[in-house]
Parts: sequence; structure tokens; C-alpha cells
Amino acid sequence: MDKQADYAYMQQALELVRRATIETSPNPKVGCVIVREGQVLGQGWTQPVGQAHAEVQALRDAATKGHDVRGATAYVTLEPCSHFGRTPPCANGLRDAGIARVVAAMQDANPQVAGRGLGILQEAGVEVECGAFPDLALQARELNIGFFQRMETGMPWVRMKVAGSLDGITALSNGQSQWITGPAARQDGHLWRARADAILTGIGTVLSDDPMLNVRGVDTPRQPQKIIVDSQLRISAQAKVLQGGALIVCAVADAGKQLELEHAGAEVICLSDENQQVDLPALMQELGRRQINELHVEAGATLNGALIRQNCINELLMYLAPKLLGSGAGLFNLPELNHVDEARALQFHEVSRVGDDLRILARFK
Ligand code: AOF
Ligand code: ZN
Repeated sequence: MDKQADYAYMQQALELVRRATIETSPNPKVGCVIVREGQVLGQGWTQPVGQAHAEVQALRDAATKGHDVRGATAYVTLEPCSHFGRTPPCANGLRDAGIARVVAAMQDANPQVAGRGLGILQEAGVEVECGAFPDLALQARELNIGFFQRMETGMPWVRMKVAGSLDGITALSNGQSQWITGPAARQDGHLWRARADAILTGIGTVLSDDPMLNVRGVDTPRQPQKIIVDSQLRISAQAKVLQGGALIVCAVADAGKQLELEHAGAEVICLSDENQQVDLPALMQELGRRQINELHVEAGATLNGALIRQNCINELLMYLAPKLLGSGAGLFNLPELNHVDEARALQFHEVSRVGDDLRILARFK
């Protein structure tokens, strides 16, 4: 088979993934291109959850154009599914349509699929190739990083956003913190909020800023869920963040306050650790159970530090302004170390300029 052509069609399938909306979540975004003898017969990408998968869309596209797909090759950015979920198995669909060859960028990590989709095809005599291009497999994975994280660990992919001066100051000692970074960075931050399934903050931020914690200024088909870590249930029922619903996570139950917050549209759950603080790792497990793939954290230094200490963060999204503020509040409250070797190690994943500011994506090792 023509390796170069396979690579190019898989790239095309990956491009299609970008057309899928965030509303596919909790499903992964997948792209599919059906080709025979150098002619693209049909293409498709995953539709909002509950609707057609990429393969079904591509088969429909080919049918609409009057193409017979028998003997064709299907390029898919993820192994076709094998199970009856919200939709019937794509592996059966491709098989029954007479597809002769399936090239998949990578296996599905969903334990209900995990190789079975490829198995169905192979048993039916369809030629199958999976993972032949490691760089494209990596791209396919990155496009669905939250889905894979949840499938593999039961927890979401957690991204913590922070913004500060070049010397790591996020607020002056007098509390002033607004507009350290520029408008482009703020707008970019909203794009990252929009792609998340949920946004998490702490009670400190709610009490001091009364934030809305929603997506503004960028187009989005839906708002992320809002989650507030509030050990002692100090939040006011009038807090702006409760508009449109929110999940409040406490550590000390208070039936009266809980009822008041529920009347204001919130859901309250209690997850306590031995220190009467919210059990953060247990919260991450709970959010995984709730099918949150990507979680966006925007909190103050206290909750940020606690989340990092308890290994709840996968990635930092940092905006740094080309300014020195000298002293004030730092980005994370972490314990003082005695030795540099004890430092939490990260790896730069991506470094870029957004307006006048620097954007750093760094992943915990
Ligand atoms: C595919 N093509 O485009 C996607 C797949 O509940 P369902 O029926 O929508 O199935 C969801 C699961 O299907 C999801 O967890 C993942 O394993 C797989 N996603 N599979 O063949 C697609 N989005
Ligand atoms: Zn499917």
C-alpha cells in the first residue's frame, strides 16, 4: 500500500476533527475519510453526543454524492466503535457497507471498544491497520486529551490557568489584580474555558471577585458546568456564579444552607478528607464519573497549591505579562523546599506569544 497516500489521507481525517463541536463531549472527536483509487468518496466528523459518529457521517456523505463505497479504504482518527452505545457500532457499519480496508490512527481507550472494533473488521476479512504513524496518533490523542485521560484514569484532564507578571505575581498586596495581562490573553483564556466541560474555582475567589465563571466574548454552543470548592459552605445564595446552575463541593454538611443553595439552583455535594477540607482527589474521581473530560481550573493561590500538592493537575496554562511587580501574591501556595531536587518537575509543552504576553503550557511529569 502507498504509505505516503495513507499518511496524507489520515492528515485529512485529522483536519476534519477540527470541524466537530465541543458538544460531542463526553465523546471523542473523530474524523473519517473514505477513499477509492485516489478519489475521496465521502468524509465526516463526529456529531453532537447522541448523534452520528464520524464513520456514519462519511458513509452518508458518500451515499448523498451517489458513490458506492464497496472496496474503498476508510481512514479514521480513532478505531471504529464496536458497541451499542447511544449509536450502533461503526465497525459493523463499515463492514456492512463493503469497506475493504480500514486505517485507524489509534485504538480506542474506551474499555467497551479497546481493540474490539478492529477485531470485528478483521474477522469480516477487512484489512486493518492501526497506529502506523506515531506522530499522527499523537495528534489524534491530543485532540481528545480529556477523553483519553478519563478512559485511562477515571479522572478528567485538569488544566490550571494562571496569569501574572514575569516575576510570578498575580496580585498586589493591596488586592489589586486586574489587567496584569492584556486583552488578547484574556480573550485567549475564554477560548480555553470554552473547550472545557467544566470550570472549577474556590470559595476565596468567589468571595473576593464574585465572578460569573462563564465563557464571554467567544462563540460557544454551550457553557461549561461551574464547580466551586467551598469546604465550609460560605458561599452566598446570591453569588453570581450560581446563575445558570453550579456544583458546590463542601466538606462540612449544613442541611439548612444546602437547602438554601439548592433553591438558588445549585447542587451541593459533600466530600471531606481527614482535615475537614474537600477531598480533592475524590472530587476528581467524581468529576470523571460525571463524564467531565476536560476541567479548567481558575482559582487563587491556596486552592491552586492544594490541587498541585495533591497531584490533581495535569497541565498549567500560564499567561505572563512583560512586567515586574516586585512583590505581592504568588500564583501557587506551595510548601517551602529544603532542596532544589524536591521541586515539582514540569515540561514545557508549548510556548507562544498572545498579544504582548507570553503563554506557556507546561505539563506535570
Ligand atoms: C467512533 N466514531 O466518531 C466516535 C467514537 O454512545 P455512543 O454510541 O455515541 O458511543 C460513544 C463511544 O464511541 C465513545 O466513548 C468512544 O469510545 C467512541 N467514540 N467512535 O467509532 C466516532 N466519537
Ligand atoms: Zn462509532
